[in-house]
Amino acid sequence: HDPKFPEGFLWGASSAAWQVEGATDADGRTPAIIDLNSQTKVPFADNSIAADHYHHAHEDVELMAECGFTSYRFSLAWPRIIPHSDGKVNEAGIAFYNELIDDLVAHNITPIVTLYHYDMPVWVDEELGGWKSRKTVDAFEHYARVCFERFGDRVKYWLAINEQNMQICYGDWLGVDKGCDDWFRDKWRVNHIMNLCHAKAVNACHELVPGGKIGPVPGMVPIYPFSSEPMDQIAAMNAEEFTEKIWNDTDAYGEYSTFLKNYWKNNDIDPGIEPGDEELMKSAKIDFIAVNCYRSNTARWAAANAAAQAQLMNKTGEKGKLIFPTVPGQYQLCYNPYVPYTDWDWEIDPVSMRYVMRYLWDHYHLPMVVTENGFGAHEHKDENGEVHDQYRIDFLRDTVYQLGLAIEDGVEIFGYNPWSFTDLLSTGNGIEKRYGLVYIDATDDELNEAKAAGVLPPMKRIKKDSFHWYSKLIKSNGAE
Ligand code: BGP
Repeated sequence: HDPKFPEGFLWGASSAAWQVEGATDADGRTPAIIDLNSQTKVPFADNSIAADHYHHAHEDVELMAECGFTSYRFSLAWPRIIPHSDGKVNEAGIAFYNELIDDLVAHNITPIVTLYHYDMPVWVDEELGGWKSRKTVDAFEHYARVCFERFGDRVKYWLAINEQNMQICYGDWLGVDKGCDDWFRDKWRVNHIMNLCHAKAVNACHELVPGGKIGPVPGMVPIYPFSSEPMDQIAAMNAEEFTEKIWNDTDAYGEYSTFLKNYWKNNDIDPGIEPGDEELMKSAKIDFIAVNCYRSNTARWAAANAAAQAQLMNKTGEKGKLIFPTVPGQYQLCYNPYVPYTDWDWEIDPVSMRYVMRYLWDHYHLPMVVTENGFGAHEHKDENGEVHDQYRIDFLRDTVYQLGLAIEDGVEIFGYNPWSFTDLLSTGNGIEKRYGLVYIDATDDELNEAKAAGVLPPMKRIKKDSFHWYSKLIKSNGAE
């Protein structure tokens, strides 16, 4: 049978400013830490052109409307809106987003807007001390208030910080650990600063946006125990706690769990909590949870004397290059013999969506919206200039089916926004790792050459097979 989706369910797709916009020095935008981070991922292209959405925004919205979208989740670039430490608003940056939002609204596409998706301005890092500094909380609050004041008349769904849990767990991957020399301890201070930023944003949204709703965006990966061996079960609980539950609990309850406080005590960690912080966190009540879910993980027990291993990402897209992490005395992640893997060693597991939805609903009883899910692949045009991505259709269809089952199970879910609409820059593999329903006709080499020559390529948009499939799915409200 086909599970039913509620009337008015939001069907769309997702992106992030630094991965889709390009135009990193246009109209007053200043550099972001993630620009510099993306430049280290050679030979892949950096984010200076990305999908050049900055110059193709109208065309992209037209394509979304053609597909039948009723929502679009994207992020605002902090360094476009507040480019300098004087805090002055850059009207050219505001104008770009005003046009985009107006365009979406004119096409009946509900904007779902992330305030922060990894693009901290360099000035915040250099002049305020970045994520290590409490001064950043005021700067972030100022930025958030400007966004709510300028866009809150049309944007009602807001997301505060994208995947805070993943930023803290994998600090080196996104450059969040910049300037920290003892990440094991420092990450909890960074995490605390982010929580204060989150809390300020939640309260400011409720104060400034009439009817506004705001939530966190955890990166959710269910953790399955490798076997029914009892210690594998404990390992799965440990992995779940340290990669996501700690953050889910803080977001939902506005306080640190006894589990986390105990961990800090046992490890002699000072997260830098000052008087008033806990009251602030407690006062910030989220309205929903935005869920990013692509995959599952599997955990087995790791003895206290096991060798520690940090997770090493697959940086090439050649299968088998991922090194799973081992945390002695807690868990190690490992391959799951029951699921296939992508070329980047990500589990292809549509059931993970149902699991995550059930899990979050059971724990927190908050409405949810999917803000990321997708299939990263190497892709090329065929001789007719078409892109056939049946594997993506299969994955999205199976995932939507599982999402429908979660709704039948009784979970409140109001939208599905897979990553991504067009191809865009991946966190580690330029445009080589593609997720889009729409193909961007440029390779990393071409983007690198274009950057060196200072000439923008045409960046033609080509609808993939998945675009046509998704359009039918939306028209049938999920029954396709
Ligand atoms: C999520 C991030 C996105 C995105 C996606 C795919 O965790 O929120 O920014 O990039 O993962 O990851 P990747 O680009 O590494 O394949």
